[in-house]
Amino acid sequence: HIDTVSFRGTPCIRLQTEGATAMVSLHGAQVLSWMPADGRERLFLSERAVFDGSAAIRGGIPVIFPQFGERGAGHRHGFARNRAWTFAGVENEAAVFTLAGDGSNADWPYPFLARLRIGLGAGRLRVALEVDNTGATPFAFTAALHSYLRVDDIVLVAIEGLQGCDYEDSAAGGTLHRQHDYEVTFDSETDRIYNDVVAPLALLEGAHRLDIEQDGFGDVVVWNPGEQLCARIADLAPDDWKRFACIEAAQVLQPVVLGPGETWRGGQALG
Ligand code: TA6
Repeated sequence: HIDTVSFRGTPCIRLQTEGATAMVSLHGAQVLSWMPADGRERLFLSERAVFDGSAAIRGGIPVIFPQFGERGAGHRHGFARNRAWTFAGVENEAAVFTLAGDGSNADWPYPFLARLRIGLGAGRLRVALEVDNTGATPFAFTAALHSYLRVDDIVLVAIEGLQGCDYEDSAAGGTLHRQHDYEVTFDSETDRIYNDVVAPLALLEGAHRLDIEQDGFGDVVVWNPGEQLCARIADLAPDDWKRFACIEAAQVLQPVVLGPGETWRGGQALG
């Protein structure tokens, strides 16, 4: 079942199936809420998030495209999260949102068509990004699904599946490291880009486990601001760093180069 609702004053598409609900804002095609059939919210959305379109919405699953962070010539984390996407209907049981570019963007002047497919099951959410190069010249981009996963207390959280992976530590000047421990845990600001991730991941907290799979995306970004950085982020409350871990399906270290007429696909499945 699909309907249009207003959520904190912003127009959203609500998906409901088998007792599960997801809410997707047209602004950014951003999943703001995901409740599987057990009724427990799995995504973090800041009480201080801005919904007037003046900034990206803090929380849920922002779509980062065509550049991750400052890696590129354009806006930090790209423009896609600050654009109005179009709801294009349902295809293969997934809600499809589109964003087209005609090449007039000064920072990244390439014609493209992006599709975000959101599939919901009783206990599972799959978000997939597709990018077509609709122009006549190749272009390069980086991208991510910047998922803010809700937790009760970050100090009790562990991420499984990254052992043996190399990562760039953005919180320590971009230095390179290898993940030796079986689990990633959080004891201060954490901002890492893991590359060549092939294993499925899991977010563990007490008895709760959220499995995370990705395809197409080669990297995983793990981010938690910690107390001090959190205090400097206007659209987070002082204690919000305890309430989420971002585990992002990302393609950052090796930009995608897409020729005319080509399509790139990447997805993340949670559940
Ligand atoms: O994905 C991690 C990251 O790039 C961090 O460096 C952190 O600043 C975060 O994203 C949030 O970025 P934003 O532009 O949404 O404030």
